[in-house]
Amino acid sequence: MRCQSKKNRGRCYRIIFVVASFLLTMALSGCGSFWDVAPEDILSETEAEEDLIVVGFSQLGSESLWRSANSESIQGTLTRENGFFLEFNNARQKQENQIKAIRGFISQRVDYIIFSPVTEDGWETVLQEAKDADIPVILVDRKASVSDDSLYTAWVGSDMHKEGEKAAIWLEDYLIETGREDEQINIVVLQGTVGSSAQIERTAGFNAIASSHPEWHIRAQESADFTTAKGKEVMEQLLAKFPDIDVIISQNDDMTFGALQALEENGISTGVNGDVVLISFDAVYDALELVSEGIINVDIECNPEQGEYIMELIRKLENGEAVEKENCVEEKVFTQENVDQYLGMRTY
Ligand code: GYE
Repeated sequence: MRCQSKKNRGRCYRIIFVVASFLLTMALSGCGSFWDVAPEDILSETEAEEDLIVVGFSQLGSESLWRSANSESIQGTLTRENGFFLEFNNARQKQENQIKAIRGFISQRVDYIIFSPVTEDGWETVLQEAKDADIPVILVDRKASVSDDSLYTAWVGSDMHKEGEKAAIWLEDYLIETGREDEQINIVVLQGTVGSSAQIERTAGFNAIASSHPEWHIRAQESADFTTAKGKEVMEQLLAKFPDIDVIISQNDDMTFGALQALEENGISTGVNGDVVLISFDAVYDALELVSEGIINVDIECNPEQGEYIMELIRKLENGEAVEKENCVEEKVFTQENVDQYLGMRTY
């Protein structure tokens, strides 16, 4: 193997790393002398390591149950047994941490970089650096807005615009079914992290349909950053400002949990028999239980189990096959009518 070539350089570094770690471990361990180890044992360990596909994964944070499930899906799929060596980095919601992690992966010459961009803007420079180093980048979950889409190889995630539309279509049907289609409807929206794909697309999808309903009034769209704590805080502020809310749209379940605490403290009920219609996104187990109990009217699923899709993509790329640029995962809509048949299968 020629270590000068770009492709092999990473592997050479890894062999050196593995042999060095092995020698160090042997030197430090009290369980036998280094000289007892046959050279072929070192070699076979090295060979095993060399066959692994090295992937650097910059996860944006751990703000929600959805995010934890997404990390687990990827960590549970890109395993040694499946032929991968995964380096996981949690950016704790900061773009600068993601850029730092990606630069680290580039200097280690990993085989692939996957990352979920916290917000859409600001990635051109670091993606160009990855491209210059010949490292394919796969975006996962959220998108990066770049003028040249050759800066990344593929994206795997949810059609979040469609998720927003599904929420609006459900609301249209619900208002017709309950004979309220001519009523003036006051809507407030708890938005996710401003500038993230989930916030941009869910908002745009919902608004595209809402704009054909002059009787729907979106009174406020406030960010609560996808967290339960902020969901509660922002909901309290909205309740103080708007006494006549008909519909609450919460762009993820964690904010919904926070909003529910604020609503309960103010004596306001939600859901099938409640004062206010509650629409949520993600569909994690704890939220689906609330759908089953009739406290959340509808939960628009966002599927975090993206590990398998990513593994398939990487395997295709390894075989030199062409891959789709955009890869959407499958998603459902849950209401009290259908949720019970899915609850038992929910693992997150
Ligand atoms: O809905 C939310 C999370 O980007 C789809 O991010 C994701 C969103 C998800 O933290 O819970």
